[in-house]
Amino acid sequence: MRKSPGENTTVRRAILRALDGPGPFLVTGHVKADGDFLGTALGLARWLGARGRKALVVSKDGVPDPYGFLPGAEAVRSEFPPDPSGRTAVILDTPLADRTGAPPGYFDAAGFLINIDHHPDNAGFGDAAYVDPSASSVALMVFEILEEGGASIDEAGATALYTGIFTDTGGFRFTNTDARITETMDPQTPADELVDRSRRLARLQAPTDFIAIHLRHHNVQKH
Ligand SMILES: [Mn+2]
Repeated sequence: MRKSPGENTTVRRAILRALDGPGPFLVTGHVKADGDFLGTALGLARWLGARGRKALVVSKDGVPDPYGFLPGAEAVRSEFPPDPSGRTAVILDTPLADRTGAPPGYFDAAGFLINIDHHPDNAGFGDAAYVDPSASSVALMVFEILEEGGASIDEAGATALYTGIFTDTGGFRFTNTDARITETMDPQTPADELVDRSRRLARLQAPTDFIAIHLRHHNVQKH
């Protein structure tokens, strides 16, 4: 079983409560968008949308290749709405709000500000800051939060989250590929098998099929 400090449990619950609120939501992350930020943002937006919430994803640098395949990528905007008042804002994968490319102080007006990050230099900001440098990706952290809340994640949402987990581990080749990932993705799949499959992915370049294979967790629904 994963062990988490009590304070992390508390902040994860606070985040879940905020995500359970009416929104609308604004989900964003760092400039120079990567698979972890985009995969997490789109996975979270998908989950929120399935619950009838409005969720706008803003990526200052848009959706670079090869992430156009991510579900909801076409709806990502590169400009922030003029005023975040009343929105629940989620800033992913960065220790500094300004690294989103939003104007300085922009998020001060947000109704509620959530920061989820795994950078060790993150001192924590916003109304609920969940910072876990031991997590290999923010996508993994969000997957765990939703799982903890008993939330079901559809295949498209899980594909997006998986993409974050995949990219921040270098396709399961980096040394941050750990048991926490295999527990999350599929308790039956040992880490060395994931690594082996990632090598096949690199050859086949068939990410979506590959991704689907790994999303067999009980909270991931097939349809
Ligand atoms: Mn990351």
